[in-house]
Amino acid sequence: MSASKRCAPHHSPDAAPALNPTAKAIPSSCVQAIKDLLGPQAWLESGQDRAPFEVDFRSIHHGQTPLVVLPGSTEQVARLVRYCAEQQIGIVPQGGNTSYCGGATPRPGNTEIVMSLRRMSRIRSLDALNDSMTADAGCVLETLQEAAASAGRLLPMSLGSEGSCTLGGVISTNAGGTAVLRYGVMRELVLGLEVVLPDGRVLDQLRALRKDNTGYDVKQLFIGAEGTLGIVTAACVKLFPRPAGTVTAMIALASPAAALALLAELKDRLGTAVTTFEIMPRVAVDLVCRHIKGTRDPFGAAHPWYVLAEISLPQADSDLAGRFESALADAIAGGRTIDAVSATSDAQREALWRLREAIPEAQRHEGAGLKHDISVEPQRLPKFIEEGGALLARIIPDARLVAYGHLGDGNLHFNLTVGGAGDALPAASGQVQRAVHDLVAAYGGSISAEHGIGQSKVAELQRYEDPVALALMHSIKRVIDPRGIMNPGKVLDPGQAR
Ligand code: 2HG
Ligand code: ZN
Repeated sequence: MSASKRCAPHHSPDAAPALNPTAKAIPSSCVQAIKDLLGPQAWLESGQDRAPFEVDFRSIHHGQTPLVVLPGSTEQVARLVRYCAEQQIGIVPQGGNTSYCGGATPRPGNTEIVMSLRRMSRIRSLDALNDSMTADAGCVLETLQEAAASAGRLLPMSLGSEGSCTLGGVISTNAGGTAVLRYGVMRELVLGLEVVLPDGRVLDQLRALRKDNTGYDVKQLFIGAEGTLGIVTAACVKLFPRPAGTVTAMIALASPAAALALLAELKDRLGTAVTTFEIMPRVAVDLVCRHIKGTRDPFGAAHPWYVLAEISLPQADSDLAGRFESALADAIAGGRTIDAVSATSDAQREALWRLREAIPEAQRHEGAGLKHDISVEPQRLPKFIEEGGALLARIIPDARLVAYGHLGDGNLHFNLTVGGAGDALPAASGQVQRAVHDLVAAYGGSISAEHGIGQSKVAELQRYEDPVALALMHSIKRVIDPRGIMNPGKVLDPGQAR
């Protein structure tokens, strides 16, 4: 018996497809039908089991789902989606649940099922000659990095949550991270995709082709779509030669402008070997050293700004460290850079990285704060930091600006910390966000550089996006997901669809 025969339609099948399905709780008959369709062990229903899937990892967004489904194959995903399309049941795809914007959290009201891809975790193939790897969407990023490394290759996508985020998640959010300067964002690393469309059809573009000019590149639509157009079930990603040598240094600088000048100098002297260039203000290093066990400032004195820079080359270059160090020595001698320390062991390298990667955790320990994930063209960042800092100081005089991140690609986490309970924050947060995002717009930048829109920035996208682009986004959504079942309420506001 087909599942749909066992359940009265959740929405009338004769009714015109609704982009914004009326938010009714999913009836228990439909929940039962989904369980029957999947078979045992492929769903979680008890309150305790569902709980971790109903909240984002920062505990900001709380939702409800009557059922978490854990399909084990693309075929099962397709069957499930077909059923949900018939019944107009919303589906929230979830990978490692590390979204910063509530992109993988269901809305309240038990109107959506959560689909976790974590059981789909098979590496389907790895082709070292073509530098490509094909894997299921539920594979954890770190597992894929390790598989590439065992084959003498590099999967360069690297970010703080790599131990828990999944391939489907980093593709659906077009993740960035710390090696974008050299290797690009996730979109640039995808060769092929397999996607289950909102009507249950499977888009099979799982090819490892470097060249393919056959019409529109439709797979691009699903990269960065945050699960609103379909469910990424597998992908083929680019690999690279494993670096033969890597040198990591922490550099002390007077200002963001000095950091940018150093980046230009390093690029001139070392070319594409410059892989990572992350900026941190003094306050960030202080927070990390105060809150994160085992960390310490590698310099004898305090400095206003720091850069964590990494240089790597695929071919053996016995003098890579020497060339990097003499570039730094020249910058120091010329007064363009204050000081620098390079890691001489893996342990030292890890310690330097810890100072950078633990900033979000240290900010959490410090107390209340606000995050803005913004980008502007790198050469405009110094002025942006100055103007933005002055704006924030006027709105919340007690706040400390913790602006850090991926200077090399223009993406800053323009965060602020007030410490303690942050009494001033709730009242001022809207004003702060508006001021920061207005400034970003004035600088021709982006209000979401790498974290996506999710549910927390839907109104911001609506406000700041080019109206023509926004109208196109709504049209695309309407064509691909006319019933609006895919991750409802994320990225686009269905109420604004025209
Ligand atoms: C990072 O670069 C992450 O560390 C998190 O993107 C940024 O917590 C943040 O604001
Ligand atoms: Zn980041």
